[in-house]
Amino acid sequence: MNYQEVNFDGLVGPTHNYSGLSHGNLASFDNKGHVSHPKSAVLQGLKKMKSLHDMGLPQAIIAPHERPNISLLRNFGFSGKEDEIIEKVYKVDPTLLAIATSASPMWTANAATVSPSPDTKDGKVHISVANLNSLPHRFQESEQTQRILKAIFNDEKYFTIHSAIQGGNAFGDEGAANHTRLCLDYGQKGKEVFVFGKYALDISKPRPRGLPARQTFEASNTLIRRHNLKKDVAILVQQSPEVINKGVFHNDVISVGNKNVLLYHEDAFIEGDHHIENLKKSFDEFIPIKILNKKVTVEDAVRSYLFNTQLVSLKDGSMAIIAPKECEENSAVRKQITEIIKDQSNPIKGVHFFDLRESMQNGGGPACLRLRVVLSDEELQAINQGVLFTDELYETLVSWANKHYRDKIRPSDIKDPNLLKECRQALDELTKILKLGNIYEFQR
Ligand code: SUG
Repeated sequence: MNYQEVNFDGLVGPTHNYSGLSHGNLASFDNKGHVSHPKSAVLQGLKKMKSLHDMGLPQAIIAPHERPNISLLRNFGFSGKEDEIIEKVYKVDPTLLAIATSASPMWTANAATVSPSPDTKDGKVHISVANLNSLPHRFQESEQTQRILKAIFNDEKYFTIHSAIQGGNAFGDEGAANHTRLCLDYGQKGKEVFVFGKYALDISKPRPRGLPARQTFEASNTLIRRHNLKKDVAILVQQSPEVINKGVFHNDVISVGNKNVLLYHEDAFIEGDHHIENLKKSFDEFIPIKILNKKVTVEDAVRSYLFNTQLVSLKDGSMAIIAPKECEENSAVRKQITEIIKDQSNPIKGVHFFDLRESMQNGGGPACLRLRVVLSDEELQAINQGVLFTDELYETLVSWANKHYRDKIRPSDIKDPNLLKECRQALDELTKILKLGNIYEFQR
């Protein structure tokens, strides 16, 4: 049976803005209060999808969420008509409104963790919605994400969707950003590497003392249990606390894997060499590419997002790096990418740079913007076909974005009640374009 990796990219929502909400994410912090450009942001993302589609890669779309999230604001104790709530909350504390207005669901690498059917005992695709417990603007995502994923993977014969893990911060789960699947071919049993930032319940173990570790050992272990993985599929690896303290808030900021290749920084993991040796022993064809500090520092990796690139397999069997422009602009990183491409001992043969500046300024690179789902032809047929990328859908979405999105959002614009109306109009039309049904609260 033929299996492929499908990239489900998050469509940037109409309220994309820079509110500096993510402690530990240096780009979000540095760009707090800047003017955002939602229309450019969504078009930048669509352009990346179109280019990957043109390269012959299967591409799909995950819809944005309704913002501002009025139910959340009601839960925060604000009452009255929607317009009044928005006005009141902004007066009381603009950060609360910023939380409810965040377009963070665009980073679908944090939507869920996916174990494809060749790895699971029951032969189903297991999808666990991430709880995103660590930050309030992200925590609100899981309910809506589950509704969207159910509308896409809507056949229980093939897909099991697990709700977000309970248990509060000790079970903080940030989805596929901390999960890498290695394999020889997508359809063969793989090695799923679950990377966590700290043991939450055992405080004697190493953990970062400065910036927060978002993914816990307890959450990663829960994912392994509920996904019912075959013997020897799962591997647990701890991220180094030092790199978290330098701004590596997710593992996909310091390593990226595809098929039998793992590109990673030498400082990424605790006992990294030991884990790599074990992977080599159990998997002959494994090709680790270790990037040394003396070539690219962790600081440069975080600034350029070298490891938040996508590694994709092309039809001719080679791989390509999908990188943000920031990698091209950093001389050490550009040099490193050229060396990787020249090196005949790995299958990476090319690089494509993309302008994803609007997302990057919030700490979201190419890899953050996509959720990878390995599917057989039969499973691909079983998903909601409306979300599959085509040239025609691209044209439709470009016109849709041009019609509904603002050119700019200044920090104080979030108090404009029209944003909610514009967002709902855009999403209402989008659900029809993507044939998702009534997935939003305002449609019920
Ligand atoms: O959770 N930024 C996101 C970026 C997520 C990146 N995802 C991956 N690495 N997979 C975050 O920190 C910024 C929002 C703000 O500050 O307004 C934000 O949420």
